Amino acid sequence: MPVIDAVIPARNEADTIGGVVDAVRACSFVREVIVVDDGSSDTTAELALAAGAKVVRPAGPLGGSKAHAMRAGVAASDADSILFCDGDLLGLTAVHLDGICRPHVDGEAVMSLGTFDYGLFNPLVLRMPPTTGERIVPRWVFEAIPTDRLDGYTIEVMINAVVCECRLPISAAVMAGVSHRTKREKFGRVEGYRRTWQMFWQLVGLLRTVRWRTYWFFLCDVAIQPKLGALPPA
Ligand SMILES: Nc1nc2c(ncn2[C@@H]2O[C@H](COP(=O)(O)OP(=O)(O)OP(=O)(O)O)[C@@H](O)[C@H]2O)c(=O)[nH]1
Ligand SMILES: [Mg+2]
Repeated sequence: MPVIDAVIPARNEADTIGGVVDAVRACSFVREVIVVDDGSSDTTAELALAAGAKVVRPAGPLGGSKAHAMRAGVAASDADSILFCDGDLLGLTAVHLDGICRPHVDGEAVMSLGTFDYGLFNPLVLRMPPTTGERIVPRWVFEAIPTDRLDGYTIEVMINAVVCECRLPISAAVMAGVSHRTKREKFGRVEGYRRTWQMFWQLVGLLRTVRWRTYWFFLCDVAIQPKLGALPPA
């Protein structure tokens, strides 16, 4: 069984980080929870520590984006596999995380991920190129991403590229009841929309470099799992 550490990039997530760390620590497969906090001006680091996480605070050129925070977290771990998880999640439980890890631990999926619940759109969302922050991969997958491709919010697509181009098995499932604080909620309407557009354009910029066949490989290699954490029918 692979040794698994969790890496949570978090900047100014004091409202949610405690609950996220609690859920990840309760995951049956996780050894250590590493929160990477670069530049928070709130109590994210203190709350993460109090909840039992190890807190990494990268300095200098490493800081500055989600991708770089994730890299600092991986560098602080010697685990075989890394469970990535955003720090702004609401409604996350160990049931969701156990369900994400299970196909990886059982050897059925090299990359296993969970998406938010979009109701009727789930069948479509599960077949889109995944950009979710909740996923487990072997550490070599992350380390295979060239340093110059570690860039902000495009990191998830870079992980997809390594896994899909190697034609490795993927598992995807919806996480019932999980959502997150949106950028509008964190930064207000104007700044929230500005940051969302910024993120969107980072992703659109990838269309110039990412191969279309990578998406085809994803569609061929993904196994859709039952919803995680859903209540059984009454
Ligand atoms: N340490 C660190 N964490 C970051 C940085 N940028 C984003 N994060 C964290 O990465 C996680 C995901 O970032 P979000 O901004 O919520 O991105 P998202 O959920 O993909 O985007 P939205 O749908 O717009 O909310 C959150 O826990 C953020 O706090 C950063 O520069 N440093
Ligand atoms: Mg978010």
